[in-house]
Amino acid sequence: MPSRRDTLKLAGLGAGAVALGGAAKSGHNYGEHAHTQSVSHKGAHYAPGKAGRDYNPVITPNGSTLPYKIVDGVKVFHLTAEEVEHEFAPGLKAFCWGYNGQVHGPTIEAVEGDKVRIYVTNRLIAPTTVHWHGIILNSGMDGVGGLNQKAIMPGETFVYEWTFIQHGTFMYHSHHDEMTQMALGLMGMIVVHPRKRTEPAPDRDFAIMLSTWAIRPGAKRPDPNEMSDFNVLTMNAKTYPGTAPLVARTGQRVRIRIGNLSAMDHHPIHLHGYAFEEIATDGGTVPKSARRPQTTTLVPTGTTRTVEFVAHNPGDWAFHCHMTHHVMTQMGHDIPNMIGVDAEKLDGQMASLLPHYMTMGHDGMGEMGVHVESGHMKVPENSLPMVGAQGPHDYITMGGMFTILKVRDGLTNFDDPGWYDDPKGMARLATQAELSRDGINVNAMPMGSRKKHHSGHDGH
Ligand SMILES: [Cu+2]
Repeated sequence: MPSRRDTLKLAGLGAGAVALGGAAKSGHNYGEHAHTQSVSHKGAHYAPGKAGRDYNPVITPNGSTLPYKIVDGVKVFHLTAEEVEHEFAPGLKAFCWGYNGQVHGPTIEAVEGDKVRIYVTNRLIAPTTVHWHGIILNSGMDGVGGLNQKAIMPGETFVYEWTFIQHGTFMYHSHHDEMTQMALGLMGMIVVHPRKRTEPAPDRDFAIMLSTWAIRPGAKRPDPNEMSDFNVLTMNAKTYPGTAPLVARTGQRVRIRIGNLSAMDHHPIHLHGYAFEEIATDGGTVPKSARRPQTTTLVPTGTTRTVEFVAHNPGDWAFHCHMTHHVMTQMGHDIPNMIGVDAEKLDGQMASLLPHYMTMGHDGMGEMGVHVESGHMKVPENSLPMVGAQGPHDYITMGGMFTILKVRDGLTNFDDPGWYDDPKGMARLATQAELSRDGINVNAMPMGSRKKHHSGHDGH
């Protein structure tokens, strides 16, 4: 965080009214920006921040960073809100609303002290606005339709201007007919790097937006009227196996900035293999004395949480929402409970009437993706089975808000390195010698279920 002197410089030098009384009295050495009541928009106070010199660029998996140009010391960006046909994962596409041809919009990246001008062109069929979530700026730039500005009508271009007087992880989204426009995807991340570092810069810096969608199997458009049964759960608008892995080299400092703009859901995001610290929220940096080690961080809707750790533990590590219904997709919803039902007889009888009939779920839902991929089971066109993808050892029975942190020794490029082959070995079938050595009574376990499960999948 900047010192109070820096904050004064950021907020006050140049021209413009600045009230710092609150900061002077607060006694904190962090978060002063929250007390600056007014922001100067006249003249950039610093040279525009430059990638490489002032920051390591943030990575938006499955997304991109919004390009800018510099005009008279001001960073100029252009967002165009428009309809986009978006692929959530192979097999599921829908007509969504995004920015600059992508869903979600590109990440806006800047440095504390940067003066920015952001043009917003509306190519939708409806009026819109953009709100800059968490950014401390003048009220007139806040983007709430009707409250702070007129709506941007279809065909119009508005301009927003401010100077970043803070650093951290923020978001932008439509603030006009939010229920419809956010449900269709009009959102993105904002990352502002500090002008002066007081903590080590991350080597790998990822930004991930969480969101939820209601897309009925076979439908071509998300349903904005849904209130509770969201069936496509995404990280950067992708659902596993559409999500790109997060790749790091062993020993690197990894930062993950997680934003959540889901309509109705909070997401406890969990990382395997590590404990991390929550170092910041969209309200600012968490003081070191208040950070605690965690493996799951709850990201309520309307907030960002930034976590950091050193990647000392090579491997393939799941990174996912811990709500079990958030790690599956469309077809996992509204399915009758068939656990323990012997459906073989029923399937035999139904086969004469419906050749592709298959009762699902008598030993759980994990089998569904396998059946679909092997061609045993048909799903409606343009829909996803409830679960994941083929992994290196078996089927990965997770979908939705799920991706994989891949940490490897000695990486020089950060393309997907493939699957991890653990040199320390992996969990495997126990031998008879081991069972008797340790006195394990296998008769206490349900026998034959694995054999039966496998015979059902022979021949694919
Ligand atoms: Cu969740």
